[in-house]
Amino acid sequence: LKKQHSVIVASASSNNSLASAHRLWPEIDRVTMEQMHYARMSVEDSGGVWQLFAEEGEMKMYRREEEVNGMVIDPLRACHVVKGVTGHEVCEYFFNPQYRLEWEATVETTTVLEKIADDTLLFLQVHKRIWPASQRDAVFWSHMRRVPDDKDQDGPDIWVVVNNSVDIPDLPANSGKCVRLFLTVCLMCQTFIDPPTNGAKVSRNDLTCKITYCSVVNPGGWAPPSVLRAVYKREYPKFLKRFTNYVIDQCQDKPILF
Ligand code: 6CM
Repeated sequence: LKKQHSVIVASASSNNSLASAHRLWPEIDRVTMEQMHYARMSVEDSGGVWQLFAEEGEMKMYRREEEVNGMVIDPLRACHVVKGVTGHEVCEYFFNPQYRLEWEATVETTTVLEKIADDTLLFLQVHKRIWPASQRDAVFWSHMRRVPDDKDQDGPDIWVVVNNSVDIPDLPANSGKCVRLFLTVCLMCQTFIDPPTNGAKVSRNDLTCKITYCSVVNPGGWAPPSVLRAVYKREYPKFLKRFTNYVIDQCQDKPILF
């Protein structure tokens, strides 16, 4: 793991995002590297800390029950394998706000507060209210990045999107009707290509995308733990199925974005 990490860090230093001149860049770069490192740890190597709570076909979802001052902050980890799309495509649909409300069932509004660069945006999102808790909002940066796969030098790159809450003085938390929640989310995708025979062009039938999704959400203010855990148990599998089916659907008649 140490070796993997150092290789990823080395590739990060050559990242040439236009966001690198921004005041938030040191944090964006650091959190992105940390999240990738964390996403690449396998469930099996994590000493049995993960409880499987949902499984359907190739999709597996795990959580760790954690509370801080009576607030549920259960880390979540999911793995999925989907056919017919690339990691770049999956990340593009997750990152790009123009598609968000078509697959995001928990969000009421999504606003881009600042375009830091083509691959880095600052968002304000208002979530749908879940009774009996107060409505939640979130302010976070979102960064998409391509990283060479150090385990397979000739293989396709890894694509990742990291979303992470940030404090913005102009939008203080808990000043309106919403309670501010805090999130750290990482979507990491690896593409595998079955080489077509007879020199044929790669088609969507030759593509397999391995997805790892990790999330930690602090509800920011008290919310009934049993309701929150029930919401997560219902909503996370729904999200990952709905989102991946949406991407497959959107991509099927389009040229492949490697
Ligand atoms: O990662 C997901 N979506 C991203 C783009 O929108 C983004 C958002 C993550 C927030 C996840 C928090 C959901 C919490 C819902 C409201 C909580 C209310 C608390 C009161 C309950 C009693 O990174 C997909 C997120 C899928 C979430 C199920």
